[in-house]
Amino acid sequence: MSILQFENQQINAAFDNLTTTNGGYILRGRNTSLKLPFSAQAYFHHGWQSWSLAVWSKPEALPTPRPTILNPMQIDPLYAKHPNPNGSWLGAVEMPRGNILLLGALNLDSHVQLRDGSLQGWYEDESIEPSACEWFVGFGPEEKVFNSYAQLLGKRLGHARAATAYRVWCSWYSLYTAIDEPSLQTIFDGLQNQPFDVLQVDDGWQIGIGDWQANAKFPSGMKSLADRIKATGRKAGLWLAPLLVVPSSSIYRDHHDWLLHNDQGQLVSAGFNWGEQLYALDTTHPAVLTWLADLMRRVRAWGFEYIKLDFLYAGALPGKRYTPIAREAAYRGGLSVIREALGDDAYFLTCGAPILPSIGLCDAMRIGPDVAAIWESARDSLLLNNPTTPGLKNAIRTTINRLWLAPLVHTDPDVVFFRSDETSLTPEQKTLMQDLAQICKFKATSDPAQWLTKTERDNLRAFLTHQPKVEYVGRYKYTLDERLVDFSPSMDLPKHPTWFLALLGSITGWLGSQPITLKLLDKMGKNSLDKLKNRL
Ligand code: 9PG
Repeated sequence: MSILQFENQQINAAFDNLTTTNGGYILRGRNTSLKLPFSAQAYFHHGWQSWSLAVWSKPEALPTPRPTILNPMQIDPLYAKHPNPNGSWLGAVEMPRGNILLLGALNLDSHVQLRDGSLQGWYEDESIEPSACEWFVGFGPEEKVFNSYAQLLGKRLGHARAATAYRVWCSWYSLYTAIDEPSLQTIFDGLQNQPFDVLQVDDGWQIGIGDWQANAKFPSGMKSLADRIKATGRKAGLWLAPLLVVPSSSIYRDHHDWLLHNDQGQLVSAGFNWGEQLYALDTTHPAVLTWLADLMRRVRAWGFEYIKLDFLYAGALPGKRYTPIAREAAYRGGLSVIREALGDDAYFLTCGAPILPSIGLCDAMRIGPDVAAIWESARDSLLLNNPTTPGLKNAIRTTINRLWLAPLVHTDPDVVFFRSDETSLTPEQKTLMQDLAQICKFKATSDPAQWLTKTERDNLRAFLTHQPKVEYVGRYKYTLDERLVDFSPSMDLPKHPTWFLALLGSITGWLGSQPITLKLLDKMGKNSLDKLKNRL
């Protein structure tokens, strides 16, 4: 043990060697630990990918979210049942007098936990060079400490290339997969007088997950769709999930060896969605890299300039790879090939993305779970203990706790709502989300103008044109043009359920882990979506 000296505070630490840096110390060592001089009052849980929970809460392990079949797409599945408070790459504790102590990895494939009165960090993979096993330790006011950490990450991983974020209309949170050529045209026409920079086509245009060609709902093809968007004077945006494969896809049939397997030779689950089991591509396989680069060049050749790549965590799941390197390094290798093929002039948004491994290769990153036209699902929070499912509260909670990433990447909080139609959100809840988007400096909506009243259309225009003066007041508190906005009420987590709710939760969780239930829910969802199109 050696002593790290901070202003008014000494911390006992174990490591191989150390250097001082702006705002703290850089330690080296595959394993490191910091002895807490006081008992922690709160722990900063930092989830793995865009949708995983990030929050300050009690220094206790978080429950495993249910249903467990979805764990690979919502949390880092390797730590689903970890017994201690823990997080990906970094962890922090709150100390008396408002200071925090942060232990943050400066390299990938690393993890932090709070155990036996110490913050402990380790690098997961033996193949990582000991000299690359670096950590930042900072002590002091939260904003300052996180900022020093972000600066160091920027030096190692890089920054967004584009200067500022665009104002985006995204098709997902209105029509979902029910998009087709005529309905998108109607929506684009309706948006003529709104100052959007990008019109982005989300999930629903493709033949399938793995088959990235226009489906029967887009008979004129993808180039024609991009042309129509560009004809309105905006940039064309497109969604893809290039690292995922479903059993019904041609890749699954023709290139089984491209998929990520485990040590026993079975396919690694990447979750369940679209009524199907999800699998992942092995981004160290040379044929996969060629296929990914070709796909990205094709999308660019169609004319899309704003590219949202989703479900990217799939590339970093634990498994046995063609080239045996650490999983996040394998993902980052794949992402560099993607970035290179997209070209520097494309705007690249990552989503469902492992946070650190994506920094420096993308312009923007989704930093929280999906919004929805609801505040919170009682089933998901109370019965399933799941803070990652779609809803405004879950999105706000994690996004606010990831704003420290702003010096590195454009922070996408997901879309905001203006409509009073097709939503149960209150005006206050919608305003809170709009305020968050202004703080993030990333503005998007999915509302078709046809769903908005005259006042709501004016409000949307004002939101897109106005950039309020934002000031940080404290954790979860900001002023926007001198108006105080407090996000604290969105931070609480579901209480531990009492015996009846706990029992009901176990049953619901079990049911939700049956593929048949998920297939049924997918079918029901599709049926209700078709009605939405008639509302344009
Ligand atoms: C398209 C959507 C939108 C959205 C993305 C992502 O756990 N899940 O089943 C799950 C499904 C969808 C999802 C996130 C999680 O949303 O964040 O913006 O592009 O895909 O399918």
